[in-house]
Amino acid sequence: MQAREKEARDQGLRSEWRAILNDSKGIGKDDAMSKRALVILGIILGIGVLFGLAAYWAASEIPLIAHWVRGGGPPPRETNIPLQSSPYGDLSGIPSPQPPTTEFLAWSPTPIISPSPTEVATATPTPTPTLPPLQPTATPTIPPLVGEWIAFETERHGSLEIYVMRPDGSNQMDISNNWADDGAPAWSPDGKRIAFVSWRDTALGTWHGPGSIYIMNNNGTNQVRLTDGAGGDNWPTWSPDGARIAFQSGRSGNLDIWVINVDGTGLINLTNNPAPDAYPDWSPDGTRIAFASQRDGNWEIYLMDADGSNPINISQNPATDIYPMWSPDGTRLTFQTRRDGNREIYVMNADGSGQVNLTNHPDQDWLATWSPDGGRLAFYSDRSGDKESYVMNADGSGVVNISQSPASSDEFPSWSPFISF
Ligand SMILES: [Ca+2]
Ligand SMILES: [Ca+2]
Ligand SMILES: [Ca+2]
Ligand SMILES: [Ca+2]
Repeated sequence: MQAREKEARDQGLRSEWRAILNDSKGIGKDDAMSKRALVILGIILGIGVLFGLAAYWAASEIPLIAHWVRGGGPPPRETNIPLQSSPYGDLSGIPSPQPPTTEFLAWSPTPIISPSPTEVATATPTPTPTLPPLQPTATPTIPPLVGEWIAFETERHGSLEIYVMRPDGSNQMDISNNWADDGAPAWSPDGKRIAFVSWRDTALGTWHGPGSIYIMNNNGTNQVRLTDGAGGDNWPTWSPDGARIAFQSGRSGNLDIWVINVDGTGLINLTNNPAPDAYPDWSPDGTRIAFASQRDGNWEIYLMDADGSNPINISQNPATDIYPMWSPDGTRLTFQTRRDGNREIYVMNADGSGQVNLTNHPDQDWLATWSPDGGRLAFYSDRSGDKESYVMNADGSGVVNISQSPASSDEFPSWSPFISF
């Protein structure tokens, strides 16, 4: 019975399936059957489209899905491309560039900024600068001096400098031209060189420290140190043959007169006296040296032989007498004395006789040097209110202010011999 029912049901289905097939082949004649078949076909096609879309999605996302499955987290982004993919090859072994350190910035504080292409394109061409004419450094600005000159010291540029000028005060020129104090100029016998004292080897460069003796050409070139300045060297004077220079120095423990060859050899203490000895001036004939000393209790003018022997007091006055200067013919000396209550220039014969006041002025008058012909004297005085260098006749008449620099002290005028080349 059950088998009969099942067969009957199967026969029903088979007949219905044949009807569907016949309908799909156009065999069926039943419209209801055709509509049902179309619906079934539509369902089958829709399912197929859905499967197709699912297959496409799965194919495109397989790497991402695999990454997630391996526990790698979110898939890598474009900016995290490994260095191996660099167009320059494998850069994995090259350290990454580091930002500039503070030290580097300190070493190069000004950043170098490259001009933008726009700036380069719009830059105005710079005209070629016109170079000043070359100044050959070997050529001195001042030519060698000839004729008669007066060297003096002045601080008009701050430090003391050696200046030169004509005896009428014209052509004033700085020839020492050095940051430190320079003073006490002394002409060589031929006038081609000048010895002087300089403090350029001291820390402060001022005359309060120990100075050294220097020699330079009379236009300021070739400045050469002669002494080491031990104890303070000052007040140089040349021997008439130009081979030696006498000067004062405290290197023995007190002021003495020393002599040295111009090549720096043969340093000798000429006075060797415990009292102060200073301000030497070599006689024109070379046989004697005048100087001042306190060995008799006050400053006096002395003469000694050029080897230091036979010192003799020729001023013989209880007041201060210093700064002896020989006349060119060696018969007289000027000196400064305070015997009349203020500083005055006196002249006397070489034996100390005939002491005469040349200045006779209530203001201060310092040392006096002689013109080559012995007819005039250069000296300095503060009678105009500041220290100026003056010229007067050898008898004290005809005083003329020649330095004419009210803002500075212009002192120690040293009259040259007549200079010829
Ligand atoms: Ca100077
Ligand atoms: Ca002494
Ligand atoms: Ca005296
Ligand atoms: Ca005076």
